[in-house]
Amino acid sequence: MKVDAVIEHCHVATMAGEGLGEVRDALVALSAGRIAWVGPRSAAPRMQATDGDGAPLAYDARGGWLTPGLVDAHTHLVYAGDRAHEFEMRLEGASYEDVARAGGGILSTVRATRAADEAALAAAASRRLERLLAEGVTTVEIKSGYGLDADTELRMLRVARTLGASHGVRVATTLLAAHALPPEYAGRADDYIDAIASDWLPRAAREGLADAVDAFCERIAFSPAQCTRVFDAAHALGLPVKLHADQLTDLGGAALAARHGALSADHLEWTNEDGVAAMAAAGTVAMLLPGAFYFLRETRLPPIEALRRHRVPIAIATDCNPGSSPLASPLLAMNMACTLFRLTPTEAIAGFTVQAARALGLGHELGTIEAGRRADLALWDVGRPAELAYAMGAAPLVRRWHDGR
Ligand code: DI6
Ligand code: FE
Repeated sequence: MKVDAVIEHCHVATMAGEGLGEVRDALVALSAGRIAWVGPRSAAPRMQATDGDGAPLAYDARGGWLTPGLVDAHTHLVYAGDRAHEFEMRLEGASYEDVARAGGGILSTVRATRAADEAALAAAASRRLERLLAEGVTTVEIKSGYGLDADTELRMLRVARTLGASHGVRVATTLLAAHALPPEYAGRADDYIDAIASDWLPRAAREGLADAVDAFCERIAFSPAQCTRVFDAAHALGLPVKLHADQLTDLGGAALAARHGALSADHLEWTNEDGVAAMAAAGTVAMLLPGAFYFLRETRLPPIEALRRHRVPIAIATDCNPGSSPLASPLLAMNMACTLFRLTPTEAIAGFTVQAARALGLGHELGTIEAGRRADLALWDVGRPAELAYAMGAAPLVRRWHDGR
């Protein structure tokens, strides 16, 4: 078999099928940016270098564990400024909603982001992205939503796209213009939704800047009817949708997302059983965000048991954002998913690989180690995969491959 490189002396968590899909004493062969072969070393065919008759480039993994590269499928990585002051306000008793109503919250990040040019936004986002890469991320979803005007929303998406090329990572972009109502549209939320649906969304689509469309369905943000209009406009342009659903209150967001065939419904603390059943029927992934749950000191847990019972795929992400989840650590998010939501370490690893890839509509390309998939891999210095979710601040990544490099 002709291949570019082989990784040997490793154990593999393929994440294909149920559980970890463990292969001990494995060999993984890479060719043209894809996985060419994976299995027990003892069963491997003879490997020859693609460019000759000799042996292919070999990488000695020294007994480490190989997993699919991590997929952080819900982030707000591109923004300017910080919100440490609001953290202090909340410690003095203000709630997240109090801060938002007082003109802080999302709108304070909007002011800083509008004032930042592409270079400044890219520099700020790079620092956060480097933290993700240091923990094995090979694909990251990045949302707009701190511009709330056409120019800044599109600028955020453009910056997100450039980060992919500059950092050797796959970037999936999401237009989240329906994140908050900007001051210039105060009292005119429906006009704002009109602008998004009739103008901004088509522009983003025309310029190839948005891989998906998201909205924040919440009393402090947009109503189910308004989110529906955004979804209809997205579908008219052939763009998939997802939703910030039932994070702070139950507005039936999960069921709304499912009705529109959403890739994922995200947060879900207040989702009821009907919403879970609707997601199961629609194939909508449950995207849990333990960093926001932790940072906002929420107490209402997402309906984990119902999600399991209805066999809804569960993904996890950092939700990296300045207001509710200033978290740039996928491994800590896994740990929080286990400690706070009682996921198993295997569910947490699946949540950051195979299920996260599905949440981006990329399950056929990413998220498992199988022949034919993209060679996006992470090698860890751990004795068993559960250590990834167990330890906090451990820095176990040895090396990552993105498209086989
Ligand atoms: N839900 C969240 O948790 C973030 N956005 C959203 O829709 C919060 C974003 C922020 O506070 O800046
Ligand atoms: Fe979010």
